[in-house]
Amino acid sequence: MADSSWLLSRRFDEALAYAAHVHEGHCRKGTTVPYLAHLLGVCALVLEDGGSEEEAIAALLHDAVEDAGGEGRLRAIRRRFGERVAAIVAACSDTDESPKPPWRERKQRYLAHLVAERDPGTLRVAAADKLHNATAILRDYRRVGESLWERFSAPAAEQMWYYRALVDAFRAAGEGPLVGELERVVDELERLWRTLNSYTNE
Ligand SMILES: [Mn+2]
Repeated sequence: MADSSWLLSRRFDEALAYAAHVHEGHCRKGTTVPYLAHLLGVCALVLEDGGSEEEAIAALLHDAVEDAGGEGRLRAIRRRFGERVAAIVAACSDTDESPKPPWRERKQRYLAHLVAERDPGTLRVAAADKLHNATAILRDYRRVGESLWERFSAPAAEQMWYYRALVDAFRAAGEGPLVGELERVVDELERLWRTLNSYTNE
């Protein structure tokens, strides 16, 4: 087996433990799946896409500010893992306000910010995050059908709008294998949604 210690150091192990600690007891929306599964999934996508250790660490911590601690959490991440990791985490958070602003407004702000993003590391972590979410949605939509949407604060049509807008925003910011993969998953999600709702869309 090739040696990967040149890429992943103790700092990565620390980030893994830190992410598990920060999200302890959290589950994926409307499920009993530990939130850590999402963070590991995003981290795996980043590493498989050729991401650096700092990008992989940012992947593990990308939801820590938004979901677990706001500005104070971002300062702690900067102290422990450095400026580069903190910058990616900050760019991947669609809000650090509490309570969060309304859904549509928050997403529109995030999309506007994404279109203008030029940092390849941030784009890689952000695309891996959205790809992992879209893949989970598609898988669960196949399993449970329309009741899936009860998990989310925004209805199905809004989610479809958001995922298509994400693909367009990533395309505007720059191409990449993760974006191509995201587009294929979103295409499939739309196809399934149209099929299941053909009686209302005709
Ligand atoms: Mn996420």
